[in-house]
Amino acid sequence: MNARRLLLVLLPALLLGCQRQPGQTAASTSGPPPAAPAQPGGRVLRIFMWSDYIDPQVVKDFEKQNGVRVIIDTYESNEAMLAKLQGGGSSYDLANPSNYFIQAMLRARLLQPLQTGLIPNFKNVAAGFLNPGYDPGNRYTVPYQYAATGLAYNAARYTPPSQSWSLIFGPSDTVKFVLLDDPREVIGAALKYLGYSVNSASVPQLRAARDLLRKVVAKRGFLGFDGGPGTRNRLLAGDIDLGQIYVGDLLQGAAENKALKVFLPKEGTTISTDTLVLLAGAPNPALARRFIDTVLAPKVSAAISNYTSYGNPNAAARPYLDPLLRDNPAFNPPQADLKSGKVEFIEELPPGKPPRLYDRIWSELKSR
Ligand code: SPD
Repeated sequence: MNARRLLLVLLPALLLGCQRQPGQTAASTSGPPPAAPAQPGGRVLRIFMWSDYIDPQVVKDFEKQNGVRVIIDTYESNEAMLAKLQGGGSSYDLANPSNYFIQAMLRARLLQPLQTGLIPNFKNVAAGFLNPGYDPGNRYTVPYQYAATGLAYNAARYTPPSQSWSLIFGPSDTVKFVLLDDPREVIGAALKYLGYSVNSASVPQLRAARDLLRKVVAKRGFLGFDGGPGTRNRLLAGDIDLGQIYVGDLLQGAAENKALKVFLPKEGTTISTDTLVLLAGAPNPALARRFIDTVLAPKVSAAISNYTSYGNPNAAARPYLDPLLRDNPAFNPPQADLKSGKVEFIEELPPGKPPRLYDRIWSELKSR
């Protein structure tokens, strides 16, 4: 099943709400998690994760309930995550790559099988997220959270005249903006604005995206590349009018400041699923599996998404999700837009010339 079909299968249930499955245990962030068959073998769990991507209370509860310490180091891009893991010597147990990085991590021998039979709460994963194309049989991954990418603004300072990528990709140079420090997101957005697939492997289409982006980064209003939390903070501080952002990172800030707004541009946009994976050199695989099991417990899973404002692929968590989030189209893109490919999953590129062209475009943009 490819990535778009995954969410298509899931969304009707997401939109309509979902029943708890028979016999399912509802763990809580304050009560003990259901026991996993494998016993933890160590006292410290090390996790390498996207920044601002977990409820700190969930981590504290896990430490207390298991008598262990959890160390979380964070990153702002898949590329940074892969480079650090490939550099070796980091001794993490778990990492948190996006769907389109899984095969590259496997080729680099960075992953070991999860053995989902040892993770009882794996049964809670929504059917639409099982057996994904990037990891047949969920041998190496469980889905963690997902989000589309949008354009954000601070309504107290700026009113966008349209909901279009043209606000930054068009000829006008009157707004101050940042782009995500993420090659597939930036090149994907340019491709979408031009009417192409975010996964385009067509050399002429990629050259058109490159030519457009050359003009965009030459604008006076372009204030650089940034991660999601950095972009949110710059919007809050009023340093920029617009920012390309993972929707969850913006909605997380909107919970505190109602002026923060985000929309999915009318030309379409990207979406991706972030996963949890067990690293090949994990010092504590049993403890790592227990952590994944805890994260997949219904109330814990919902607590994480209610805190982070990211999409939740756990069917059993749905009754506990904040309805305000669940009903927000930026958080939960309309099914028709997923079906039509307007909101399109980023997928791994076929090997060869296209990935090299993406790399070359990105190096050129970053060196300006
Ligand atoms: N702060 C959490 C960021 C999660 C971003 N998801 C990755 C999307 C990559 N296209």
